Amino acid sequence: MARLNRSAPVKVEPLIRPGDAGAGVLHFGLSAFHRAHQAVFTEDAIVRGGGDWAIVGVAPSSHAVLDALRAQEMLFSVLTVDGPDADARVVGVFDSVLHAGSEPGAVLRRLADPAIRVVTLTVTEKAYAPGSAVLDLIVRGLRLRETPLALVSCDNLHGNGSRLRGLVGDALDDPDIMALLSFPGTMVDRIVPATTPATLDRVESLVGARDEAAVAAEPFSQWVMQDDFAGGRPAWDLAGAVLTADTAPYELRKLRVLNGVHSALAYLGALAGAPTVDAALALPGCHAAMERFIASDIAPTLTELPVIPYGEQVLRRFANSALRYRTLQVAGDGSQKLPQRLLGTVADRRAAGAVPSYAALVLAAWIRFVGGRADDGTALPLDDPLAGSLRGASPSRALELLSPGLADDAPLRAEIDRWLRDLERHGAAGVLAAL
Ligand code: CS2
Repeated sequence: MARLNRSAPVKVEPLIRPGDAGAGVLHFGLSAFHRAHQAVFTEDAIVRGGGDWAIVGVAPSSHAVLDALRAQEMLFSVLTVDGPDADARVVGVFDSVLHAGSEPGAVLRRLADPAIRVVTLTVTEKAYAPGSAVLDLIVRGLRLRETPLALVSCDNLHGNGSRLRGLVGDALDDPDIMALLSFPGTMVDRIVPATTPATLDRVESLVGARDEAAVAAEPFSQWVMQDDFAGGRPAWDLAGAVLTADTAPYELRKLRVLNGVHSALAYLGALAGAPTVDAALALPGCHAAMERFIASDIAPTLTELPVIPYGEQVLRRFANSALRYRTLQVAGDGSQKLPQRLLGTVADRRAAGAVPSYAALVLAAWIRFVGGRADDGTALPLDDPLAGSLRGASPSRALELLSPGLADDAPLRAEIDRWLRDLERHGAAGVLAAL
């Protein structure tokens, strides 16, 4: 089978081709999520609204996706999967790709380039810390900047825009350059599991060419953003993005409901031996437990947007059996993710005098997960920047690593300890079945 590229005969033609539009967006992080989310929105925006907004993609460390895109002359496919149905699209929105580690000069030139008016980032939670390599590189490039630019965090962090503004502002320490920059907040949402060999085979049969950069995703896709783009933006609104003055209510609801329940399913599922999120949700008692987690613990903390129908929709999305999102993938980086998606719920409920029992169960499941053994004794991998300290840590120490002071909240602690004993005795599947 021929490799996908601009001259390969394909069954699915791209809507635009690399080179049709000039580069206008510089993106950091070539993850599957970026390719199925912002890349698709941006291509649709160019198709509907025009403009030189093609994407220059920067790979922070890995070469794999970058090499595949170069071999394919920047083309890749997005496979939308919904139960037994699948539909492929070839995307041509990438102008070029760069490798941060080996081509830093070219990345710096792009950061200074006036044609680039938007920088987007999907670099995961752990990169939002002083001293992170990717933020350091961005700050070095911004020192050369002379024209307006928006920097857009597309990571699952509460207040991602202001968080990025704070980190960049402190590192730059240059009010004149800061005056050129804006940091719109965004909420991004599409479930995009890691690509598997099965994804590549399915794409091959639908597209008619071999694509090593293909990604599979659910049909649902949402992007809510603050309309604060210092240098203009693609017509993302014409592509379905929601522009709003305040993204915080959307962001909080998505983080606490979607990502919070995703992590709950990841830890409980991994302990119970469920390989995927849909398998975890299908464990006896699990669906009802997640509904109660949303209704009793999360919904009272979110007052601005409807929560229950949103939660039902999220559970339907998680049940999509074609996604096969691995519980171990979602379980990774828990020390970085849980403060964003779970601890806000806990703090708000504690401030209201309540003990969020389901959230405590998720914390107990996480503590047991970092202990390294599933309920049947199988070893569980720990992919986390704090893995060294978390492995072998006592429950108190693990909670302290998650958030200082968390272990000292006696009523919460009692609830977590109760769940830890239950998990020890009955396993996650037993606990869920008995709820
Ligand atoms: C997931 C997210 O891996 C994870 O931590 O919870 O990647 C999730 O799939 C996306 O945020 C959905 O928009």
